[in-house]
Amino acid sequence: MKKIMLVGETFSGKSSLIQQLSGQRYRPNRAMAVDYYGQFITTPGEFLENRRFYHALITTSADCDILALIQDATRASSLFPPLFGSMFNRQLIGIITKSDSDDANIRRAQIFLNNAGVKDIIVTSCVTKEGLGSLRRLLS
Ligand SMILES: Nc1nc2c(ncn2[C@@H]2O[C@H](COP(=O)(O)OP(=O)(O)OP(=O)(O)O)[C@@H](O)[C@H]2O)c(=O)[nH]1
Ligand SMILES: [Mg+2]
Repeated sequence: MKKIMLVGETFSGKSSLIQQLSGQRYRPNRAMAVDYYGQFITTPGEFLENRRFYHALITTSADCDILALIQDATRASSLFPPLFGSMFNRQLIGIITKSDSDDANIRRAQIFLNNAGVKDIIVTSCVTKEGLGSLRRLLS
């Protein structure tokens, strides 16, 4: 079982993904600190929103096998700076969330993640369950 760390802005769907992938017992919560749950590590959106917390993300990433940058497909903006992913010496993937939403723009989200230095991207939805199988395979 590989450990995955989720980095994404507040409300991007990190907790919902963990709940889906871990078999529902996990209660989605507003992450206030780094949160460890089995093979999942989730980080507060604030760590991405304030650059002075980047060092905390880098230090925490030492505990994971895969680092996932989470981009909400409904958001018209992204907090990931160019080549953000290159700061981390870990396998890097991008996860696009909320693909089911009427407001989702997958192409836009892909561009945000590509700019952040991500090549492998999985499009997901906790509603239609799209992409969850691929994520499970990656983590097993
Ligand atoms: N339509 C849709 N909504 C989703 C999906 N995933 C999450 N949401 C909604 O998005 C909101 C935020 O989801 P969370 O999983 O709590 O997000 P988070 O990234 O953990 O948020 P913080 O812990 O506050 O940083 C909730 O209202 C979810 O119901 C999805 O796949 N589709
Ligand atoms: Mg959360």
